[in-house]
Amino acid sequence: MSKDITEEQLDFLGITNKDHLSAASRRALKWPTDIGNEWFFEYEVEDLKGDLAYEEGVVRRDPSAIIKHDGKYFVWYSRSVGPTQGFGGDIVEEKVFPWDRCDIWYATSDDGITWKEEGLAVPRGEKGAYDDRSVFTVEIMEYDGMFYLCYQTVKCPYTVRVKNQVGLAWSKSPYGPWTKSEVPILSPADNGIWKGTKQNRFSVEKKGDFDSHKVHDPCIIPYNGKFYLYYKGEQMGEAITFGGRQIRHGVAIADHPKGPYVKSKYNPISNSGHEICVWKYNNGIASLITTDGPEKNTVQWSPDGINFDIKAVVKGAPHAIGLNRSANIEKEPLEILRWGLTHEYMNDDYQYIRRFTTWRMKHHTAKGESGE
Ligand code: AAL
Repeated sequence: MSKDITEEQLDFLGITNKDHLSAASRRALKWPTDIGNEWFFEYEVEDLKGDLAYEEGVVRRDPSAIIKHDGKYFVWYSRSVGPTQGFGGDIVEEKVFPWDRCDIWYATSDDGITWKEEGLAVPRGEKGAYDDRSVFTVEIMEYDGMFYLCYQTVKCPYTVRVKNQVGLAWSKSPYGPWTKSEVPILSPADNGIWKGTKQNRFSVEKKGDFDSHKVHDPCIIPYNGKFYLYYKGEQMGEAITFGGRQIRHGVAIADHPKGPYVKSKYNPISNSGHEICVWKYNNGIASLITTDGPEKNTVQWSPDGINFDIKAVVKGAPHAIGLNRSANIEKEPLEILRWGLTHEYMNDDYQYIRRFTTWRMKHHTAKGESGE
């Protein structure tokens, strides 16, 4: 290996003796020579003003991406009211999660800080429909003059073994009215086998694919003339691995925004992560991976929307990000992350939407020291 090593590389990396390279130095020498900071970020989170400021008794969480229309920012989100009882009581009557018994609401803003809640966008379905219990964790896609909301759905009763699906609604205007798909556009893999009939999601004969239990956090990106629906899978018999939940992402691809969406044969396309946070960059797709798995807190990029590699490891990241899709996303890899929305837990019952800002670390300076 030493014949390819330049004096500049050795000096930049501070390697003492090129004939005695540790495993770490050998890895470092494989890094690109133009290592920059453009895939890295630090962040802070602040309160919103107006109707999206924290409100006692109301859950607002999992904000969609932000789009700009007629000079206004728009966001959609899960909204429910009242405390969560959990799975211990009457699951038919009570609320098992803060995202149970949600509808999709939306808000607008002139500056991204003060928001006006506009009201209901997509309600739960009629009794007996696949989405009669909750519609939540929504994403927006604007394409060819139409607006598409994709979101999670649950049918009553909300047991621990219930299978989530993904629904879609479309409209000519971000103000609605929205037309809902009559059937889900994505469902969990059907190849896991529960053990026994007791409501225990860890007890299985066979786990099945990474998405055999739930398909979550859907987000559709128009890409290469097709529509890539990224989602988080939850597996029946979920395990704890690498100190966290065993969560992976998948993608399903369609020729038209309304589907049919066909799951990629390459799924899963991540080995870590939680809420989906993906954007187009440099003819590929970038993905922020948070919360679970050995590659949590990494920014990844794929040239083809499927094969992702790690570009950066970050200290932490806002959760359930609503990206600013109105940003000039090709300016640099993380331009879309300069500000956006996230949610935070006030407590187990109530979550609220906040705003994050990110920046690129340029200097590490002592008090009074100039970084210039
Ligand atoms: C979120 C998302 C999905 C889950 C729940 C609500 O973080 O992953 O939306 O169902 O938690």
